[in-house]
Amino acid sequence: MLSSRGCFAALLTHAAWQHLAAAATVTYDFNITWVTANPDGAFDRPTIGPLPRISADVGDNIVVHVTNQLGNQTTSLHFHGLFQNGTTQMDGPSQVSQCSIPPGSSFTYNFTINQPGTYWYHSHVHAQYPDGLRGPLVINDPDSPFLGMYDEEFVVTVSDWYHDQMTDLLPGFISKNNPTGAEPVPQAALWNDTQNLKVPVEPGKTYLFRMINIGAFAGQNIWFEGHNMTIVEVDGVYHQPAVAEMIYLSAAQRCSFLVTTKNETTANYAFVASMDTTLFDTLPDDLNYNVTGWLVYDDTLSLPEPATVDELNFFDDMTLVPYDNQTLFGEPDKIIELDVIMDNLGDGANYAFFNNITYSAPKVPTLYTALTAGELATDPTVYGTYTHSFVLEKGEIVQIIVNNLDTGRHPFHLHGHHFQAIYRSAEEAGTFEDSGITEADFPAIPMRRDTLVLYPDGNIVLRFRADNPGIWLFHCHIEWHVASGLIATMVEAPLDLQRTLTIPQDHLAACAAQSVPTAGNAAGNTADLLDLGGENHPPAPLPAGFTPRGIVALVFSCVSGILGVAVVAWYGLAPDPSAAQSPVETEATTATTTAVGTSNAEAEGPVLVTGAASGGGGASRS
Ligand SMILES: [Cu+2]
Repeated sequence: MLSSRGCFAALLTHAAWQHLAAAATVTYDFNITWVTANPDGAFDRPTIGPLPRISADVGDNIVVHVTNQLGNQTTSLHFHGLFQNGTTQMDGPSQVSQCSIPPGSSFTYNFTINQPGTYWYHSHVHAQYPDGLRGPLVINDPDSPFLGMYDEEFVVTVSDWYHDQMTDLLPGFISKNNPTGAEPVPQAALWNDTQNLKVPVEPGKTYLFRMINIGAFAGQNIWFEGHNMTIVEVDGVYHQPAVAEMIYLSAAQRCSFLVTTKNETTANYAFVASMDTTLFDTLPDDLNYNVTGWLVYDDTLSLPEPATVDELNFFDDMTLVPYDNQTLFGEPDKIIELDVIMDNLGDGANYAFFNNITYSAPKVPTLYTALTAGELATDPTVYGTYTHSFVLEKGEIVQIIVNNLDTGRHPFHLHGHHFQAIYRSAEEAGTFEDSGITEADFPAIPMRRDTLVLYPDGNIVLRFRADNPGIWLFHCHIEWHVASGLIATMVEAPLDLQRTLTIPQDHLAACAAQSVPTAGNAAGNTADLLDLGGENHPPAPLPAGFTPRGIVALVFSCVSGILGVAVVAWYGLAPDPSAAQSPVETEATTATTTAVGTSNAEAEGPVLVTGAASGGGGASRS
């Protein structure tokens, strides 16, 4: 449907799908391999893919046969936003609900979808998806309340793009040479894995755009020149139509909106995605953080350059009202409070923490621990210290409070559920506890989605019903922060899982091929499930006080300082009157040349003003 510049070199992956009548089985063969691609027209690089869009109807059974032909990396597939009700073993995160798929082997995902809307799939192992293992997943709904309101639909992805592979970027990101945890800044933004995307439209029609941010890092400000967007769905949940001039889509979020075209064909119109540069610690001079596409009414007419935008006033998704009018869940049975902290560990690198825990994958996938721990499966201890596991009882109302003690925006995603987004503070509001907000302040009909943006130094409150037994991660969807540990684990109704689940043989074979144990606690201990000796753990904390190396460094600094002062005094007291310049100035100058990256506020060129309470901000854009 959409014209694309055909940037991906060769289609080595093919999808075979057969679509039968109601409740069909839709089958895909994913031969996951490396190709060479140049989606921004600037740089050829090895890329995973391209892979097909997954498309099915509500009620269909989806089967994805994966063959890992990467050669050098394991892989996995997560189907973002799908509940996987009854099939948590198909959710995809490595060491959570499966072992990763080794090179040269095959693995089948098989699940039924009973939810409509716009989703995507991506790898969920060693920060792999930004290298290309990502694509749209659309579930058509013959009962959609908006079906009669549009003529045609377009599926459009937006993303950031890096010229380097994740395996090259990660070691520098989590490193003592990057103690502030500055995330690599992408080189470009893409529409549908290309740039200058043309979307052919006809006058006087209405189109449904299913827009998906499949990026690794950057949130995107999105607008259409001369046209409004009428939002009808976010993250697979229908909402009452709401008109927006600009939306913000974080990594992993989706938004479906209606665009009604003009009644004339006298011009074409640009639509723009502009990366949220407030996330970037540096703003390289050569970075074009915008990507443009066009609504093409007449392909003989020019494609106009987008106009400069003075302000980024994007729509506040918290004001949306679900179409089904589902009311606020009652007061929670369980409250989980998580403080987002960025800090350094003993290796000098920067890590991300919920409270005092940065995630380390367990030796045994968490699901397999749940299935083999007997009655102890309800004791969070067995899942290990660094999976940050919370055991949820079936049917209870769970409230997650996230306090951002960090100065960045973070999009938080819960697997296996839509949550009610019942509160989001302004930036700089502090913790939820300090906000004075009570039950009476929550909306009667809160908006629902599966990924919600938390603002800098602010807080969010989410609520969901634990009606889906399984192992579900809760994590920031910035892939850098997944790598640095901003993950907690929800273990939902594990005794139900023991009664109902069978792990397929190919899943167990993936573990066996890599000698990953499939029974026991997080440390692989099957005899004493409460003994976590030998479990995987992050680097030790920075030692309190001074280390021996620090003391030695301090002594040498003091000695050299005293010597320096003595030399200066000796020099100053010397009888030669022609010595006009003190060497002190020279030394002082050379001693202060260590600069940590340029901040946004200091960057040359278009300078972003950090958003105010509404999340908007000022910017000069073109
Ligand atoms: Cu984050």
